[in-house]
Amino acid sequence: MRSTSHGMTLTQHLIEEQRKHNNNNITANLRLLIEVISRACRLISYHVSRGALGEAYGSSNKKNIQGEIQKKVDILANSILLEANEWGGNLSAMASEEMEDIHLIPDCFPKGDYLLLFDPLDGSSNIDVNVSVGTIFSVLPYLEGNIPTETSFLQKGSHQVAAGYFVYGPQISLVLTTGYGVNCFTLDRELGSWILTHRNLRIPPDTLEYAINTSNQRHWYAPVQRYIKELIEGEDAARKADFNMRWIASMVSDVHRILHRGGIFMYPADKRTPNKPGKLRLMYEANPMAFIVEQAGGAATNGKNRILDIQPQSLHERVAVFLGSKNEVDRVTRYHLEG
Ligand code: AHM
Ligand code: MG
Repeated sequence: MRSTSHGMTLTQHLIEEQRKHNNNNITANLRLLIEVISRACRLISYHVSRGALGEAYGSSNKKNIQGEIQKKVDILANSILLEANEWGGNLSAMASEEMEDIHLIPDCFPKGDYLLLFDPLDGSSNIDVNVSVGTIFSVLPYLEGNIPTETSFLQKGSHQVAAGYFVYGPQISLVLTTGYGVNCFTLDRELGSWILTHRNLRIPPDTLEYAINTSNQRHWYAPVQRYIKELIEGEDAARKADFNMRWIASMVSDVHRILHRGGIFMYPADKRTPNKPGKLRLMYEANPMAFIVEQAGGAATNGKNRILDIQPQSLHERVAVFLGSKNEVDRVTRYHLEG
């Protein structure tokens, strides 16, 4: 692959991938869609970086469909993504964590072969304290031609044609998969370009680092209690090794760490709400992250089944998540299957 003196840009990379794979999965329209998303997220990163200097700082005092108070910047990030993606002609509809219903492409614009789902600003409860947050997105195919409904979105994660996330941190990163491995691009703020900086990220199968919100420990079910107890007991007990814990409470940042140096991320279901299988949302948080993690050689389950094989029942459904280094995800999944 050739690159300019500034490095390989996102556009160059996608065109080369499109040629290399003979338009298989990566079509010109998918490439254009990813470029539009990356431009929109560059704008979101600008607003996030303004913090208390910007107009989108603080709470909106409104609740979203999840019953959570939205930050002003959640609402802004949602509208930036909707507006940027409406006119491009690549989509038939969009869905977002911040909207109860799907968003159809207005009649004045052409329609395309894809559906886009996103969490416009994941981890936004951290934003006022300047912790890294991000945007997560998932692209599904839509070849039916008629007006999509919520049911059109209810496809298994294994149907995704692309998924990615942006981290708005000290560096602005885009991590992307189109089903041919995982690459990481860094925003060159002076040039306004996304430059390929980490090619073919691989998650090591073994790890000594885990991420879970231990304040929920008393509510966990037995398999998670057993797994975490063994990690905490360290080298004097069954695991014969000391484990380290990291919890940023911003999934994009926790997953980003795991993609770079391994680890296991967990957000289990717990006894507080037996009819609610976990906190995270299947379609625009767990599925895109599971696709990325598997493409990097890791694993992702809900404790029993592969996340990408779950048939969604509704747009905003929740799911338990165990993802990251394969041998640890396999172990905690085995503990669930053993009961
Ligand atoms: P959000 O989409 O409303 O921001 O919630 C998702 C976030 C994840 O980024 C993070 O892993 C988790 O919620 C943190 O949960 P907790 O507050 O229990 O630590
Ligand atoms: Mg989220």
